[in-house]
Amino acid sequence: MRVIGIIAFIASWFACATGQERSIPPIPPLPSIEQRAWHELEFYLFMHFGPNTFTDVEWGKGTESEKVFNPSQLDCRQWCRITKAAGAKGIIITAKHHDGFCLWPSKYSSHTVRESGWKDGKGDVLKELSAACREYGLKFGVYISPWDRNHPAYGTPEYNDVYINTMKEVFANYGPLFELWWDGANGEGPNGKKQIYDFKKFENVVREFSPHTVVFSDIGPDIRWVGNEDGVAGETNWNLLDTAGFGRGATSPPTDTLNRGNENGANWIPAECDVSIRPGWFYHAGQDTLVKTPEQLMRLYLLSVGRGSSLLLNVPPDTRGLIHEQDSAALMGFKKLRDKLVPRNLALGVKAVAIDNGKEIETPNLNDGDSRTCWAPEPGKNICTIELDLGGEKSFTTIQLQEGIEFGQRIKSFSLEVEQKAGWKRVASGTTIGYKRILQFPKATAQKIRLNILSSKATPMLSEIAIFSSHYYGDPPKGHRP
Ligand code: FUL
Repeated sequence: MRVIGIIAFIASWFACATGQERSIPPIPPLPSIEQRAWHELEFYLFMHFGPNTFTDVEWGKGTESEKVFNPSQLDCRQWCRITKAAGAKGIIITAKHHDGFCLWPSKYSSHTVRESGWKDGKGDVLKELSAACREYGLKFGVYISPWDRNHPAYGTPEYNDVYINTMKEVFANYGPLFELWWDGANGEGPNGKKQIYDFKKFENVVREFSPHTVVFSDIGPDIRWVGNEDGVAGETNWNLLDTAGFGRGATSPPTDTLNRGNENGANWIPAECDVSIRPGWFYHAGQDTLVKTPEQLMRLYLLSVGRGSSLLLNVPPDTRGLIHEQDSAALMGFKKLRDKLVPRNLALGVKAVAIDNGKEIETPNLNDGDSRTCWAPEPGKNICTIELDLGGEKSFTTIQLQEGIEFGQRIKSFSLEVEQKAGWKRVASGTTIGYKRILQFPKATAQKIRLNILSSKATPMLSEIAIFSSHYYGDPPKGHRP
């Protein structure tokens, strides 16, 4: 964990704790400041764009003529306008995909926008997009594929320096970057050789030249792959991961480990759910009718953000260099459904108490609508029951829970009960919570509800309980397919 992370958790410990929680020490590993800020983004867009957009393939060979890259109406402000309206917090673009083509005129490649016919070789997608993101208040991130099927140095030690220079160039000219994406794919290069990457050196360069950037790869160091490209986090999802002995690509941990994390993992490396709004990552006109519907996107949201992860939704610009009408319509529909999912919070400000041996104990901060403040039972109590009186009979389908992750991820299982004439009835149960857990169940009606924390690694530290009367999207699927 970075030193800065230690300072962050001490600072946030005091920000979050207002009472007895001060006497409850955090249990490492803990998120760094950058990771904490990343958790709060929840939903941002991925954009795959490059020669593949024009050649209608997913993996270019790196031998394509640069001239194929020629968007007729490229407009990064249109991308940002739509991103903003969709409620997404940022954009990560494929600055360089596996074909090696650079969307900026890199000094370290001869396979770039400069060699293309677009804007007479004077165009720069990263320049336009980073400026548009700034204008629209969006975060900007880049995917720079380590695998490069074009670069002549690929497969030799020299390529590691090329990759480092490429990163430095992007940091210096287009930063700040909120996230850097290292893809795990690693094939042979133009010279038939495979690269031995110096990832440790790459990491040090990021820390030195772009210290606030979180780095994604199969195993982090900051954000991990979720183990599938369907956008689905594990129902049990620990933000912790053991990386010792593992690498990226073929040597990464098993996909179900990446999906669930390690309960007692040594590092805070939360999962990010990457998935495309279309079957492919790049735009293909033949897939215009296969764009996911707002309902499908909503289910994905529940399976990613609703399971304590983040949703990186790929929306690939088309050959015009615009987000296609089908995709923007789906995004707007998705936004509407999200706005309806969390309407009035029935738990906000209602009477909430912990029940301890028949005694009622106040639970300040728990349902104040502020996820930066926490409540914990007395130190040493790892289970607890919290009762909320909704002030009258109400119907609801959804509970949203948040842990004070500055204290470490603790809760292992919980259940929700509602009071009926015949007594308390369990309507839902779950395992981990983490930054956010959204759990749906068939409509229940009651005045009083109970949240039971059934097991926890240490005294549970909850930052928020919210209850919503939203549409019920049905039982989640068993496997990864939403
Ligand atoms: C994969 C890549 O090989 C795909 O082309 C795509 O970029 C996806 C997000 O990651 O590993």
